[in-house]
Amino acid sequence: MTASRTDEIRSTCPYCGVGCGVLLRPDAHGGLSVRGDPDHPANHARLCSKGLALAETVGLSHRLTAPQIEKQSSTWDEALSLVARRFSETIAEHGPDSVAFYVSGQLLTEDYYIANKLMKGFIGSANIDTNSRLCMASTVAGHKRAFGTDTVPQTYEDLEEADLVVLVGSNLAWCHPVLYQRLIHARKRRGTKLVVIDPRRTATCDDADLHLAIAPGADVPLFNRLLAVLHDRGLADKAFLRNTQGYEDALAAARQDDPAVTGLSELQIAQFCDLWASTEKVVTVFSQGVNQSTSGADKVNAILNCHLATGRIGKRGCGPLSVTGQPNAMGGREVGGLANMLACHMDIENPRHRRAVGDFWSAPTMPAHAGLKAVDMFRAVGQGQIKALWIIHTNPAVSMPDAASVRAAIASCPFTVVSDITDATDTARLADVLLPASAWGEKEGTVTNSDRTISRQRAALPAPEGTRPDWAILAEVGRRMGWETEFDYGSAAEIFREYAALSGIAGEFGLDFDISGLSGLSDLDYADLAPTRWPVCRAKQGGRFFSDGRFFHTDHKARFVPVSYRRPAAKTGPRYPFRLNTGRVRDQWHTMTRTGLSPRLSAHLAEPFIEIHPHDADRLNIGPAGLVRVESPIGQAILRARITDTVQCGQVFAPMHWTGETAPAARIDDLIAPACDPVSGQPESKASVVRLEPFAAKWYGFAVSADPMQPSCDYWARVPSRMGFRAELAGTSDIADWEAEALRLFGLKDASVSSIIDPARGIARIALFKGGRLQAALFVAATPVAVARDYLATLPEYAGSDVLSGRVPVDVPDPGPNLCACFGVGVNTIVDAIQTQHLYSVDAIGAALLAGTNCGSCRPEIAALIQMRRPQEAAE
Ligand SMILES: Nc1nc2c(c(=O)[nH]1)N[C@H]1C(S)=C(S)[C@@H](COP(=O)(O)OP(=O)(O)OC[C@H]3O[C@@H](n4cnc5c(=O)[nH]c(N)nc54)[C@H](O)[C@@H]3O)O[C@H]1N2
Ligand SMILES: Nc1nc2c(c(=O)[nH]1)N[C@H]1C(S)=C(S)[C@@H](COP(=O)(O)OP(=O)(O)OC[C@H]3O[C@@H](n4cnc5c(=O)[nH]c(N)nc54)[C@H](O)[C@@H]3O)O[C@H]1N2
Ligand code: SF4
Ligand SMILES: [Mo]
Repeated sequence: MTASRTDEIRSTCPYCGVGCGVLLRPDAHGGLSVRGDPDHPANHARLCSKGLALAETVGLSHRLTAPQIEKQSSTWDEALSLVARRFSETIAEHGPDSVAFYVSGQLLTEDYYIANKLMKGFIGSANIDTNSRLCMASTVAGHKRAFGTDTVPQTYEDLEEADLVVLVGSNLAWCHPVLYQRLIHARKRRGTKLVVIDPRRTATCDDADLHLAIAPGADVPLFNRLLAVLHDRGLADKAFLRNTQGYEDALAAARQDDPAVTGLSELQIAQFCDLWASTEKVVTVFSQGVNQSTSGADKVNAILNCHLATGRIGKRGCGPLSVTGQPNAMGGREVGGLANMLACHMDIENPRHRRAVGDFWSAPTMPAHAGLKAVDMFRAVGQGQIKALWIIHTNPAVSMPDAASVRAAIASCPFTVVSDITDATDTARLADVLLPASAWGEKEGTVTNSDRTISRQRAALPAPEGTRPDWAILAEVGRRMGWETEFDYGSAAEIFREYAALSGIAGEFGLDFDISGLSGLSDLDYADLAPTRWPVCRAKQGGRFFSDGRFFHTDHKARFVPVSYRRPAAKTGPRYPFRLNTGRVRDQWHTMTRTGLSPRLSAHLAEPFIEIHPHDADRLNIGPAGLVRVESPIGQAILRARITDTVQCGQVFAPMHWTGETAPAARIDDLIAPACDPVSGQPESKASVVRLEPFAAKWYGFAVSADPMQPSCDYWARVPSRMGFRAELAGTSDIADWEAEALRLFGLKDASVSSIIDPARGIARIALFKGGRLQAALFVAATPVAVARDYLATLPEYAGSDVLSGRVPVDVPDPGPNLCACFGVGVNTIVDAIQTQHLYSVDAIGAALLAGTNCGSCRPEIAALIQMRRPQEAAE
């Protein structure tokens, strides 16, 4: 079955929930080469820009390789004894609910299993929650309400076999690029119709037949209208409805809703309903525009209601498909990583499930009630109820709503442990004990992707000395807390076998998640485990769920959930007139601790920004590339303006990626109030309210530097570049001596200085050298600096003082910002090819420059460049 070379190791990409297979080849210098696995069912050899750049992120310079206690290096023995002792003492004194774990959908299943077992079975509390609360909780709640379990009925192949794909709150082109490419290829083949429902016109809209720029939060009334239309056209599947309950109530609620709140025209709504009604094979894909909402679970059920009513579920090319964000978001749900789940889709509040799991684990105690969900958990930390906290593989100091309060809560917690691969994160900086984990590429385990396929992550590199896999750290703490035999694991394979055996009990209860067929894997079988879609048991192997009309409520019937429109929690008004939407950019992963190491990935969008409609920018006097002060009822940020009509008037969008390490004034979650969905507990990350004003900087700067600078000024944002780092800066204070200021900003006391300073025009250009080598250069102006940034960012260290011109020498082409991250092709190179070679199609550009021929996620941007420059007559 293998097309891999013998020196290649199969593994899985550690980023998004598509779960692409990769082939890794270690080199002689501790590095890797990476290519897509032709045999993996998720990607069939494709990789996106982030997967392709993995090799650039496995260096060791940023790694933490020894535990730290109060910022001092310690031995593992000291650190683990301290963790075990402090947790045990806290539990003895204040009870099991005084401690908590906050974990991650990026943990491997084996890590997750041990964390969950330790907290729920042995500590005896359900205070373990995960960043999946910020991500998938509404889907979990919606699935459970409708189906009785958290079951994803469809597979990726269904996307390719559908005649209509509806993407709701999903920027698939940027966030699940390989899946998007599969969809676009199928569309070329069979003419799949594509509808995108998103308040923004994203890159995903570029290939859509219909883009519905829905009002933020208004998905429920749209799908309610659809349900009514389906019924009125006689499309309710009467035979299938016998497998369901509550149709009439859901329909009655649907008829009550007014679709006018969607902000869409009657014509647009009719077009959408017509397409849906007239196409049997429809797949509805949904993601964070649905989940991250105070009506997230209701949005999910509004979508599921339409599929259930028409029986369009669990069939080839036909059904609802929630795409998961993190590589193991699904695995975490399966393993019971959420505070309101048990393990293997069993329920914490079901005494039979509880007893069965307790017996299986020989657990001394099992919690009878759900634990604290993420937002409540950090609130309880802040209020002093949680006195010992362990944060693993996530960066809540940046990614939680009201992040400033979360940081204050963590700082005030009597004992905080953080497991990470680096100490350079906002959360790690707050730890009492910091534990160095082995990273992707160095460890063994499994992950489950969006279509229930379990894949192996395998080690291709030796773990740096001093690091340990997350499961091993957790198990050792379990042993030191007194459960010697219960946490006596020697390998990930051993954990997986136990977990698979436990899932057999779930199967006996009639639940969906049963992989007991894998419980007898030998170590060798586990080492060789090929991608496998669950369930894997005597009764069923892989495939789709629900086509037989059997669901997982006790009566085997699905439930319709009557849902009605609720507007987002925060109200816009005169004080906060703008709706703030947040999300992701193509080439960065969350808080950038890994993608932020790659110059290639950082070249696409090198700064935190806010997208503002031209009319709003005009009204507020915000110019292109100006800085904007953004204020919400709970916090503020400074962001670069991107003036664009991809956002609607009155709405703005900002990415979530920037942190205290990379742009401290741009932490977007400092602005997001922690309003949560009452059913799922998921926070509303996409519908805050803000006001905007130009940020009155006295000076603006652009800098390049060999070392990672952490300047102190009102605004700075830093990314790596080929030379080292590049940064944008701005300040409000008057600077009398720019040479001294530059030495201070870069922390280079004894560098030699070369400068051009013109105080009258507010211009300063300073280059700092050490031993004749360029260490740093700073370009300052009274307005946003105009220099050849991309050229300067690639300057070699031996550049001379002529860098101060800030211009590209005449004989050197300036490629401009990277557009195609896979092949490193810049905007200027592409524009030049369009103009001089008259290349007016994306494919022609690809043939000439390779741009857009790999992951394809830059194709919409290339198309936009062509559109702008194509002569009129060639437009047809
Ligand atoms: N490049 C990249 N890819 C990633 C990640 C990353 O960090 N970077 N992270 C991964 C993770 S963990 C996740 S969860 C996924 C997220 O993947 P997506 O959910 O696709 O990404 P987001 O950008 O968070 O949000 C999707 C869209 O929802 C829209 N939206 C906002 N409000 C509404 C609304 O009320 N209704 C509707 N219909 N739409 C709305 C936004 O405008 C946005 O375009 O991406 C995964 N993939
Ligand atoms: N405003 C706003 N906020 C959001 C979102 C949004 O759309 N808008 N999206 C939300 C969503 S969907 C998500 S999923 C979250 C993501 O937010 P986070 O989970 O906080 O973000 P990451 O940067 O992925 O954090 C992962 C951490 O794990 C560390 N790490 C990497 N490898 C390992 C390892 O092997 N072991 C250990 N122990 N640590 C490791 C990394 O260095 C990093 O510090 O953000 C949420 N926050
Ligand atoms: S689509 Fe990209 S980020 Fe997602 S798993 Fe595949 S290669 Fe990794
Ligand atoms: Mo996520």
